[in-house]
Amino acid sequence: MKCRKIKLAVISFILASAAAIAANDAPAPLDPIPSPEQLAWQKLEYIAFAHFGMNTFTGREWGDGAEDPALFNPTRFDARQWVKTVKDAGMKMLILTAKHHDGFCLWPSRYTEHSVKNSPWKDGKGDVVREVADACKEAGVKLGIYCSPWDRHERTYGDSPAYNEFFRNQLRELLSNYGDVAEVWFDGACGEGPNGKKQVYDWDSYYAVVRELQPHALIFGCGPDIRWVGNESGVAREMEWSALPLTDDVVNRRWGEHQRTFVDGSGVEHAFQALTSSAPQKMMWYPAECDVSIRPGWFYHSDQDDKVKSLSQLLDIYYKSVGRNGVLLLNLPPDKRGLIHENDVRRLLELRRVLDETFKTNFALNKSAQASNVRQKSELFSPQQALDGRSDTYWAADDGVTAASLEVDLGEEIEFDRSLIQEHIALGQRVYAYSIEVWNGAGWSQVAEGTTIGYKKINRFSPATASKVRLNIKKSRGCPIIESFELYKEADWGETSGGKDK
Ligand code: FUL
Repeated sequence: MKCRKIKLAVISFILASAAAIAANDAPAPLDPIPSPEQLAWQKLEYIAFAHFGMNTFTGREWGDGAEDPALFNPTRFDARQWVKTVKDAGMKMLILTAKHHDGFCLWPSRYTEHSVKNSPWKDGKGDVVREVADACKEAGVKLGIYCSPWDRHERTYGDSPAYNEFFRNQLRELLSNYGDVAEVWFDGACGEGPNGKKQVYDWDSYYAVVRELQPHALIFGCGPDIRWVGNESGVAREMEWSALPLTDDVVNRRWGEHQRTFVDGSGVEHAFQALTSSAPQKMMWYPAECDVSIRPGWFYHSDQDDKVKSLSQLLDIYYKSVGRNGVLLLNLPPDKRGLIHENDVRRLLELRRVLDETFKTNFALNKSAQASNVRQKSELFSPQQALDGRSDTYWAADDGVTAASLEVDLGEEIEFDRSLIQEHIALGQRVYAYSIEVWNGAGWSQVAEGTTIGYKKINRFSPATASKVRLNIKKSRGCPIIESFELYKEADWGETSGGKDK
């Protein structure tokens, strides 16, 4: 008797757990998915570049490497001012040009004399990388390192094995001595050395150094973790996939060819074909970073003090980068004093204020909602989960369902002109056609439409007043998984950042 009771208890325990697991049957990830580091990087959204070095003092954009180190002499260098600016602007990482194409090193590298150690700045005892790294650490801002493989000063450049060793040694210094580095930025520019030969970069050996010394760092550009969006205007496409086919160009490190497909857009088109075809493809998670300078040049030039991008331009860039599944890398070039110029600081704070005000009140937050399909009819995947302001919950549809809609009841007539949608990308990027509709009292009218969503998609449209809003997912690679659906009204700032998406 006792034995039977125990058996029954065991069986009912097993059944109850199975039911719980079934109820909690989250959608399976759809390949490819981001690594934890790629996911964390995407959530940074908005990061800073600082182009600083010899060019700051010569007024050039590309030095030739023959510059006298004595020219490098900032009068009021203050890395804390840079990092405070970055932080106040709401940016989460600062990427420093430790060495640009002219080969001048902002740290006292033991492998070259062409560095701060031979400049009058701090009597040759200064180290810009150290001060920036320390200021970042103190403020909780992540540090990124740009180190140009193209080096127009170094004698071994062009003698491929010797220069590759030199470059790896420099990377070792940068990645061992300055604490955590979150991103390593590799530019593909390549030239001939003094021997008249073109340098052949040994990319895989560079990556090995990064992986060994900074296993959590992501490699940008000429590397496997983050791709260049394909322009230097900070603008992503309306259709921007982070899920991409693993092409031969990537496998064989033909970065020029690979990047060209993002310049002409064929890379994204190819992704679209691959993702929506039933033929098996090798895929990779390869998110886009959108770089642009706040001024016309990458380096500081005093005659550009009145050419800092306008608030309207920066807002447009923000919507076309962060709002299109990209990370925005905005360059703030420090000046000859070694400070970020007042005009740039002012503009960055204006931008921050408008963004904060615009995205302060989400009209859809915790409103009631219904959906055409709810995964297993479970509360765990109900539309409310996309309206709760959390990033660990989501509305999901049943497996096999690739079109579904979510309808929010705002409870009253509300005016809005921005929608923000997020997929739960930890489980893959899925959606490639959607629209947003408002209830006009008699029927639904469309206010916005789009293709991909990804980590974040913001649509801009003419102000609409409605009490009900519908997100229509029309096409998706798998069941849609929507982490967030939000509605906003642009803050009043004197102008308009362009009422519409285009
Ligand atoms: C380019 C470089 O040649 C520019 O000088 C700048 O550093 C930009 C971010 O990348 O390829």
